[in-house]
Amino acid sequence: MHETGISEEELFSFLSLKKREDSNYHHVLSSMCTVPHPVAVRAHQMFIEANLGDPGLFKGTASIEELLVERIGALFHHAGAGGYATSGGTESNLQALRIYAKMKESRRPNVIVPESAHFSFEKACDILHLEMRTVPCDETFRMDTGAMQERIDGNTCCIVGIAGTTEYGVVDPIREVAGIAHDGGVPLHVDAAFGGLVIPFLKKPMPFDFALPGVASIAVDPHKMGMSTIPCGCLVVRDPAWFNLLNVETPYLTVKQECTLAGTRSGGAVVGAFAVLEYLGMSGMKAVVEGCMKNTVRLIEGMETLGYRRAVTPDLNVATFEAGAVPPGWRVSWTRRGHMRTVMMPHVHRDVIEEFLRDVGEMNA
Ligand code: 0PR
Repeated sequence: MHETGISEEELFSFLSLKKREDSNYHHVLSSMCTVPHPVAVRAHQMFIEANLGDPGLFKGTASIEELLVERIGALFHHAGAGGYATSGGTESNLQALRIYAKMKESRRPNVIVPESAHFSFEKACDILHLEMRTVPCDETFRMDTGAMQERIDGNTCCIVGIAGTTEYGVVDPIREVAGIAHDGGVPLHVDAAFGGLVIPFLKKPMPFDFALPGVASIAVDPHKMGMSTIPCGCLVVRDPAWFNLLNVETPYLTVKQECTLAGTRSGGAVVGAFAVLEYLGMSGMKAVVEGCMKNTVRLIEGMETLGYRRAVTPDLNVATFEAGAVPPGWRVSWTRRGHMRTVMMPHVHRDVIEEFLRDVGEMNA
């Protein structure tokens, strides 16, 4: 540290310099985060100091967290769902597995996870000492349910399905998986970190939520398609009492027990997430999702016209291609199988796609 502080002007000119090293999202096609909605920014600023880790001090913020969980529960066809706002998909997935590992009380518990799962499950299984049984996917990158069923045994504490895979934007056959889970008495956790705020707003939503009796819990991230500020994820579970399994005593707080992983938690981002859903409503979210889906179709069509085949027809706004190079200045990512991966987030407007297609075309000229 400096002995005496620097001037505000000097500080902020340094920060501006650093800010210029960041991507401004305009040419970012690789991210599942996006520019937050203006109402999220305003709401976050309003609640910037609120710490949900001590909810008795921030009763208003805590009640907004409850409202957020209520809205998401209702959206997922279970108004009585329990839940809380996490720091994102990683924490939601970890906490869900923590619940099921405790429920199972097996000495060698295992979790069944499709190979398409996000790497957060690897972290969760490592932390919780769970055996991770990986299930292959079919040629459309969706979980092979037959192979999944074969892996279930008496020590299986949870099955994981993905509603919107990170790499290919496809949804696992959740109805079928939920049926198998239900029949086998094994809870199904659905990772809808990305898809949870896309699928309900599609013209024809595929089944993935609590309407299916086998679905026990769902991870959904407002800080992805919910356009909230970062960090805001949400874990919702069928029975709120399951969180009691995670409770620890918190003697010196305003509440006496806590089931969350984090102690101190951002109230601002949670209020931001709620603000976007309230402000846009179903029709506003449908419009956002419709735009993202149209852009996905347009990018696939444009790339195929240029000679790049799609890797798969996605269910959601992720487009992947058999392509080896990307024009300079653009950020895309690459899947484990070597496909070019792009995500049509709300900041990827139609003109951005046309600009990208033009640059890809020129790169080939
Ligand atoms: N589950 C799924 C299906 C996800 O796609 C992700 C993250 C997670 C869980 C974990 O969520 P958190 O990162 O919120 O804990 N998916 C993106 C990914 O890994 C996250 C991301 C976002 C990566 C923006 C890069 C980026 O620029 O690709």
